[in-house]
Amino acid sequence: MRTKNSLILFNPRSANQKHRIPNSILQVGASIDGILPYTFVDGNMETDPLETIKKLLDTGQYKYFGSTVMPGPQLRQAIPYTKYIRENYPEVTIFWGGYFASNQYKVALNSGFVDYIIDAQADIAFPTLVKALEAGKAGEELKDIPNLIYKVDGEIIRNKKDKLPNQDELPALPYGKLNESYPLENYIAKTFMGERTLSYHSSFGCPFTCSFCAVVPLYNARWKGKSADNIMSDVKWFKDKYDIDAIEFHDNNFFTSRRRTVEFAAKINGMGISWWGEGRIDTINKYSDDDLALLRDSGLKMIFLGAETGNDEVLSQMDKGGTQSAQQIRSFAARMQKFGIIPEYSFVLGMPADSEEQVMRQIDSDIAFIKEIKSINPNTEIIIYLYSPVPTEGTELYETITSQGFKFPENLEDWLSPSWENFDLRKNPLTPWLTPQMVDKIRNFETVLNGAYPTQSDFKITGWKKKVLQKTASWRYKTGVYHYPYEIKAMHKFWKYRQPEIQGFYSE
Ligand code: B12
Repeated sequence: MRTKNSLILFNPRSANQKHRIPNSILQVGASIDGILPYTFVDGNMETDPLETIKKLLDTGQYKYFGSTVMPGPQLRQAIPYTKYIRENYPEVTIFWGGYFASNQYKVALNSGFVDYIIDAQADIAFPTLVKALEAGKAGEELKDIPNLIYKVDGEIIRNKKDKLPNQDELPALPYGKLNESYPLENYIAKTFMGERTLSYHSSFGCPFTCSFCAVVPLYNARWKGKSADNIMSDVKWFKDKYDIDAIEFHDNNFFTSRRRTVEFAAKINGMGISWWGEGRIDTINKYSDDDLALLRDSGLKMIFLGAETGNDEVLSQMDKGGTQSAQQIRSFAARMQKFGIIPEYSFVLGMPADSEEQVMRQIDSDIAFIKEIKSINPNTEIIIYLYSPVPTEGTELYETITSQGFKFPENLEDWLSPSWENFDLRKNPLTPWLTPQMVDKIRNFETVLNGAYPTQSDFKITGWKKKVLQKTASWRYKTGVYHYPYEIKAMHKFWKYRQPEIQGFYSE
């Protein structure tokens, strides 16, 4: 049923990733069930989402439009569509949420296209806001609504942050409603993990404060997760109804609570479901051998882990020292091999330093460290990101980067330029301390590494193709001659090599 106060909840398209359940808008929908009528529009499932949105708005039933916005490709729809709605349907109230909206709230609100931003978890904040708006409240009257960022008289107001709610007390996700617009079956995908993979999100935040990380400004070192029982009831439902055989956990830090993880592993053990999640080396290293054996037996195939760098000083600069060290990164790779769990190590290269020589020296030493990790455990998957700052105002790192001339765009639409999109993809940041020569060095090494050790999650380059690729790349890998690796690039292009850091594990 729709009335004149309905809401459109929009998930903009995220490049090639069709098959992910749009958990962000699903959870926002759950929070206002029974308060406002709403309709999902999933940009990943529509050929022309703007047409669909226009048709809905033209019914005159929709008073509100809400979009989830993460950096990168989602901006290509989020920004122009929001602008279009503002210009053509000025009576519609516009909400944004998600990581881009929360971290880049200034540029979003200053555009004039967005009225309200929910900063981080929306489950309490959003229904409170909607009820207040429906009651005719505005401006100053909204100042007690937690997690709300908005403008009063041209000035940006950031209301206080709420604590994280008990995740088990939140309403169930409206899978049935999503299924009415987009069959859930279409979100169950073939991936490296399994033939029928579910994407699932079981916790919010992260208890750490790494200075480069976008999660920190949203959650200020707090973490809360659903209980193992609660996760399992969804898993069983998907197993029964959709016969899933794999799960990709989208939590920022699935493994934070050892007790929860072990309990979950014991419960899912024997169900024939493979699973993947993101965690921390220092946290999981505290798990006992028995825990790790249970995790493996229960179906844990691979863990995404932030190794970041092999330099203990830089780890401290990232606020990740103290608990994680280069030695631990090495020994953990070996430990994972013993248990047959693939560690997927992500590295952040190109952090700022006092001089150009120092930045280059650090890049060289990280490349050497990555090669060392590969020699310890060749199954380690390596993901290389270039450091792309997030607005962690007040931190020492943020001071350093701004003093070296780094600035975020001041106009929302500037985020659509190819160079800022690459920044979001952590591929080619507009950071003044990195020279093109440095970026080339990192990219060329990455190409050679992906030639010498093609990712195990690639479906296309297998058998003889893999052998030819590896043979061609291995002399470069061994001798350290990384520049102009055109022959490897050509093979990657021709055989359509996939990069998990951009594409996830999905096959298209
Ligand atoms: C799934 C996912 C993807 C999917 C997209 C899925 C989709 N929706 O179509 C894919 C794999 C495509 C993807 C891509 C990228 N992603 Co991504 N992604 C995630 C991930 C793992 C889960 C998102 C999610 O579903 N969360 C669950 C929901 C329930 O939480 P939520 O989004 O925060 O929503 C809550 C609130 O934010 C708020 N909210 C959210 N939206 C809205 C909207 C409204 C109207 C309101 C009121 C409230 C609201 O309410 C929700 C409920 O409380 C997050 C990390 C995370 N754990 O959130 C990273 C994350 C968002 N991604 C990130 C990035 C950087 C990317 C990339 C741009 C780059 C990269 N190299 O990874 C790429 C883009 C590449 C591409 N090809 O598109 C970063 C963002 C960092 C930043 N700088 O802001 C994150 C935080 C990962 C990280 N820790 O670094 N991603």
